[in-house]
Amino acid sequence: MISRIDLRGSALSADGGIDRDLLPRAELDVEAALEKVRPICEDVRHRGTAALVEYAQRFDGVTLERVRVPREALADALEQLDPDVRAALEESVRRARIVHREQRRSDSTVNVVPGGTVTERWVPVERVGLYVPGGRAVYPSSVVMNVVPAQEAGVGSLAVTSPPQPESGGLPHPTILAACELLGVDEVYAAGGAQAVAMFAYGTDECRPAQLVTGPGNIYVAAAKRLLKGRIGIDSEAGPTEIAVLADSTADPAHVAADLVSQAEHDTVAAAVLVTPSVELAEAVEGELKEQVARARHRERISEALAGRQSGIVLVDSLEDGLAVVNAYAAEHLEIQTQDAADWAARVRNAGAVFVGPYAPVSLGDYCAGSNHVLPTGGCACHSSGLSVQSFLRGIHVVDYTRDALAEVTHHVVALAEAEDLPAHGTALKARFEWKVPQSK
Ligand code: HSO
Ligand code: ZN
Repeated sequence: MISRIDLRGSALSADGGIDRDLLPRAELDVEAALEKVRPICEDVRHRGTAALVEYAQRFDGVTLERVRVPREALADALEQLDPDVRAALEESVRRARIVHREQRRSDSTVNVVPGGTVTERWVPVERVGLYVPGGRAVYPSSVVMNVVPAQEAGVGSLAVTSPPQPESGGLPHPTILAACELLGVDEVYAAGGAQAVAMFAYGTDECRPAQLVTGPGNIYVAAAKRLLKGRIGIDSEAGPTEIAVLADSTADPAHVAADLVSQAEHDTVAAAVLVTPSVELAEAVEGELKEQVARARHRERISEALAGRQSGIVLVDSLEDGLAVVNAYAAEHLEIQTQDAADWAARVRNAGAVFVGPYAPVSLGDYCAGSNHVLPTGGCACHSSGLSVQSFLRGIHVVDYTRDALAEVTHHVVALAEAEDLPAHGTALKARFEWKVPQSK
């Protein structure tokens, strides 16, 4: 079962500096997977569809002729979708649109000096490839979380790829296809793993290359993203799901346990971490976990995730120390189940998303809060954000200066250029004022 990590009495430094090695976390060895995916990506680069068809056979056990999913298959999938699931997806889309529409930044022009302006123009990436996992993890909700911000950003061309499933006759999972149809995405491919990322990076006779590839995947997808980054932009190398809960004795142990179990359900390497100063709560949550896991449909997977070294109950001396711990941990999802939860939440510096109080469980955010569920994992929340409209936009500075405005600053540019031993930089400005205009005859 879940282990305890006792940090009570240990000197957490005043600035909250904590040795991250003390905290539970799995190592994900993306580097090791790089060598495996390199030849696959090269093969797709050179042989295109033929290579994808071969890998579909080898890795997914399906025989394909083409990789692009026919339009009729998308329409059929939506028609056959369970009406309750369809209604839920529609609500998820509606809420996500409300939030993501607000994220769209408008262009801004700043008058730096009289006659000198800099405009920041936000321009959507032209073409985006979205990776949606298949296999054990079939997440139509992830289609929503990737497609909605891309659409709200104004991305013109959007393609989705997901691994082909033998049970679906070589197509991606039908709920994935239905979600694509619901969102108006008609370009869908039956390709998974590193080869799918390579398809977007290099293009094939069926699929134009994309500039940006987003979406979570397994370690091979993460490795391909790392390998091809630069040629394509990527969102992040999403790792296994994580939940951290900062809780005090006012928290309901049944709710805390249920939320830990909810994310442990994703994967045997998913992380579930409770941070609390209350030994009573820790004990009660341990008891609840035992009962709840025994009742859970995926109890084996959940038990393994909870027992793993990436999960644990961290005991601290105070909520203040607990806050330092969760800030050092930088969880993908952080729940605050304490008295005055909003006040503690306001002091969180590092987390992919924060869930405040007893009625904001992570599962709400996974599906229907309106927030995005593609979030930084593995501690990356200390430097990165989750997927948003911003992920699909580029800011372009447009510089516009008049002759007078340029003249006024020339001596500064010349001085800096000289200091960097780049005199031609200065000359480029002086040429406009000092050089004689050749007389035309
Ligand atoms: N918790 C996952 C997202 C997800 N949950 C999809 C259910 N479906 C990572 O944020
Ligand atoms: Zn989840």
